[in-house]
Amino acid sequence: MRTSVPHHGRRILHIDLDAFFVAVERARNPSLRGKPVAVGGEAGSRGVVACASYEARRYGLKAGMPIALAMKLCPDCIFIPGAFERYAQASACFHRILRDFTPDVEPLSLDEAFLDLTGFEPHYGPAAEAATRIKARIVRELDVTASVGIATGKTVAKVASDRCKPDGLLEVPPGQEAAFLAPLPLDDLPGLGDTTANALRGLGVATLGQLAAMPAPVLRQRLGWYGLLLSEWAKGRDSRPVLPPAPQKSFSRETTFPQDVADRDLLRATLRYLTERVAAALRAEGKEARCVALKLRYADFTTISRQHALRHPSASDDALFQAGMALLGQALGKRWDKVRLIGVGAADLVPADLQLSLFPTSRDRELSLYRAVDRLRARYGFLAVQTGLTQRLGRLYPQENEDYRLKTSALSR
Ligand code: DCP
Ligand code: CA
Repeated sequence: MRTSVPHHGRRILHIDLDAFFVAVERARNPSLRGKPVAVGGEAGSRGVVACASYEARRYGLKAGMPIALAMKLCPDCIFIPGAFERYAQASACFHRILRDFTPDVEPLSLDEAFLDLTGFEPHYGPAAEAATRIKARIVRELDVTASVGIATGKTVAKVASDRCKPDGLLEVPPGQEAAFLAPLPLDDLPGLGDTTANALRGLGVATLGQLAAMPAPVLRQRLGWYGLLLSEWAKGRDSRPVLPPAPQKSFSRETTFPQDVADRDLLRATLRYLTERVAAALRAEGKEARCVALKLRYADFTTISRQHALRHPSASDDALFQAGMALLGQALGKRWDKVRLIGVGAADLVPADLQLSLFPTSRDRELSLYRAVDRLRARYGFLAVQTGLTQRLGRLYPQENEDYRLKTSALSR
């Protein structure tokens, strides 16, 4: 049983993609490989560097540096403005791959996560083997390299992954944590900020080994309880669990129209599109909804919300859309006025029943269809599959990355 494994027997993995934004750009444009590249504002612009390739880092470029300075330090550097949606998409794929290996994933950022692989040996072999497989899958699907640290706790795992970048794998064997950390400078310890580091240096402490050796009362007196915590981490003791995010309780999508809308067909088409996005999000999470909600904001900002309980839990575009349409009909029946915002939500979620029966029912056929649709969309973008209804939105909204670019950016998630 995993719960009975003591902390010092855990296998915690920290994974971090290398030069993430640049790596995504290189996957699209291999001619950028091996060259100094920076994402973040066109050459000559006033922005800052978001991500510098390892080649560019050799010239001193790093995240947060003004582009103008970066250009001075490395005139040959190729500057790319970047597109956040591309990174968000790659990030979603990265986290999906991780969750394929274990549900015990704690996402830290777009390109970073902790995994608890304790007890997974019978399944994937030793943790380092699992890590190699995860890294290989990320290369296969995203053409991006990752660095992985493995240890008994989060702190050492993270320090290890930082120290083996890029494309590294570093496992610190149980019992070696303190020795591994001891020679490292204070700045290498996650959670130890500049102010604390300066305070410690004032006390003659420069390495993690020296921090670990500080008497507890002194640390407590100078830095408070946080000093004691840092000292524990510096000794390689860290029993914090990997915490997967709490499951989402509802999914919703809404948009404000560029102009207030009186055209019922346009309302229907937008509702259809939003519903498809909600249903796809439900399916991606393996959930079904028992309740559909419609939100309308009229031109005068009066906002109403109406709910409809479904007879059977569903993640089907059609079932959710029918419920949404019924709610829209009722709402407009009560008050027919120009609409400023429309939104749809799915709540009261239950795990989806994904079992296909031996003799396919109409529900099974629908399930298989949606699986195919979702796969196509994962590959070619959301608009690769459209209904006649959503196609007419093309006249209203510009398209970007095979998706409608609606005014509310949350929609394009
Ligand atoms: N990022 C940003 N602005 C910053 C820091 C980061 O926009 N000041 C973005 C760009 C990075 C991404 O976040 O590609 C991930 O940040 P990391 O700190 O993990 O850095 P990288 O992935 O770029 O490089 P490394 O290989 O060191 O992890
Ligand atoms: Ca990274």
